[in-house]
Amino acid sequence: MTRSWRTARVACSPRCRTTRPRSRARRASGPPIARPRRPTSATTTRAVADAAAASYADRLLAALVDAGVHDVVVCPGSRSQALALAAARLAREDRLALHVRIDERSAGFLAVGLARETRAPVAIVVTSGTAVAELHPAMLEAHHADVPLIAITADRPPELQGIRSNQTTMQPGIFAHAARAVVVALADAEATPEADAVRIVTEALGAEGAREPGPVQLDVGFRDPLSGGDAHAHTPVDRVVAMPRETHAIAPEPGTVVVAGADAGPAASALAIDLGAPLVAEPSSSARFGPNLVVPDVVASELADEVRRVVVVGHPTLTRVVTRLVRRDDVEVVVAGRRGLENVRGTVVEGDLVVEGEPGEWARAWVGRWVQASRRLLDADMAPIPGADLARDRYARAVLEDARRPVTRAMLARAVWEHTWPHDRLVLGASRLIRVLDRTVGGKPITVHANRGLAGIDGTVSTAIGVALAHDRAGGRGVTRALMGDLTLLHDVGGFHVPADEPRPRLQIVVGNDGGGTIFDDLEVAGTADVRDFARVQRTPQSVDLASLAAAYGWQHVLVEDRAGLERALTRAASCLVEVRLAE
Ligand SMILES: Cc1ncc(C[n+]2csc(CCOP(=O)(O)OP(=O)(O)O)c2C)c(N)n1
Repeated sequence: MTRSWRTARVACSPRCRTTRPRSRARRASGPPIARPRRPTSATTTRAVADAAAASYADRLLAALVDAGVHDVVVCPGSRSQALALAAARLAREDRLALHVRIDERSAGFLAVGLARETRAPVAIVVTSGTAVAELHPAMLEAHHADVPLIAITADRPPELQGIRSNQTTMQPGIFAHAARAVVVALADAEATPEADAVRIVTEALGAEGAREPGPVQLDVGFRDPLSGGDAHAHTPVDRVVAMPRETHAIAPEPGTVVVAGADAGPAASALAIDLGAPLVAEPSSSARFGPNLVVPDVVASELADEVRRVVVVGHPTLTRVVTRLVRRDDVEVVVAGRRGLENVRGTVVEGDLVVEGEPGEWARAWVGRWVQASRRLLDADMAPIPGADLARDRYARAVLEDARRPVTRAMLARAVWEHTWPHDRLVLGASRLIRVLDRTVGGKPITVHANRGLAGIDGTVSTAIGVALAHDRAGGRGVTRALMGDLTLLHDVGGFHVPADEPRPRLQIVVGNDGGGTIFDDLEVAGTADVRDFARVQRTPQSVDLASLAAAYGWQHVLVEDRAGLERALTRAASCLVEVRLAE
């Protein structure tokens, strides 16, 4: 790959597999992004060269703030020191919120959480080498879930490339098709950091051409001295605003079902009403409420035979019955999505759907049958009220016994959902619990975050901390709760590390501890593989002492072994790790 070391923009379509830095001649035909005028300077050429790294970093960070970035996550490193110090200075001046993390993988997911909750682009500063690669999981998740992340990767200058310099690799384009754009810059006297800032924020927000937001990379080569000197003034730039999404008309039709997957947003509930359609809304859709809501298992009933059209909003990932419905040849599928959406069957409309026309008489009966079937399924699933058939003297004992019952997965999922309200936030890990929750809870207008872009079990603690920090800062009265299994928690143990001088968010991390990954018990392989082999390589048992782990990171640990303990734990206000020992 040839590299052009003036700021060269690589525009990547979401499907693009390789990144191609454009030559200067080709750059001229790129999209017209206003370049601010360079500030005039009275310093000598030599002085400019000496301060080039610090100057670029100071001006870049200040321009990013102007353009709309508030949260900056910094990981330590030498090559990136000018960027880190510039961020620290702006944080001292209260111009941005600085989050310092040691592990870049956790830092990336912290940024995902912050960006999800604030809906603003979040920058992450890392040094060269493997530090850059550690961001890959978060960048992939951000690509598939349309989250605006800005990875600023410090690099060696061109003369130190290709000669086996320490900590040097091919960084531009390292995120392949996951980066919506790659901007390559060199921090020298010719650099244009303000223009680079505007460009990457524009790309991250998809502000040009009204695309969806997504992750971008700014790779900056720094020469010695890597920092030093007074703060450098920047030329102010305008805030970059995302373009409104396009809208497309859709008419009500008999036999329609609305499927709201992850990040569909609350509007999907109204869409179902306006279309006269039942609503199958995953918990991670934030649309699981309203009169048309049904549990996903209804899709497995004979009612599904009457479905003629499925309107998909967001990214459905949780139930096979829904996937099967969307794949049926005799069903028309309309997907409200974005350009370059991968793995989709059906007609993709780029933007939001707006209903034109009124549903006919048929709608009432159609939705009614689905809602009744859903109620029957939920009722059948509910545990009977303890002691309801007993005389009063034995009733109290029955209730007490019930309180001492061990906690099941369904009980835990229901309890977390019941204790969470619209002013709270819920973060769901990719454990079995999110699927159990999908099958067992009713409707509630709750804002839910889940990394369902790629449904990884990585980065969940960090994502939850990012969501909670942003929610607290916005004056949210509630608490953020994160629900996950034990392996998901252990995957991101490093995420528990919050520096002592940074705020600890109001966050309850609720872990359903069943000693391994039992999600695989539901798969065919559980019935076909050797029992011991299955346990060893699929379930991967663990017996980590979570109380000691929490203590090591300075988190309170609350152990829950029965139903009453669960109720008590979920009403605590303090940040803590709630370990729920699961009975099944
Ligand atoms: C990064 C990543 N690695 C592996 C997987 C595959 N995977 C999906 S769920 C799971 C186990 C989850 O275990 P746990 O969080 O304890 O939840 P449980 O299944 O016990 O409910 C694994 C390994 C994944 N989704 N993401």
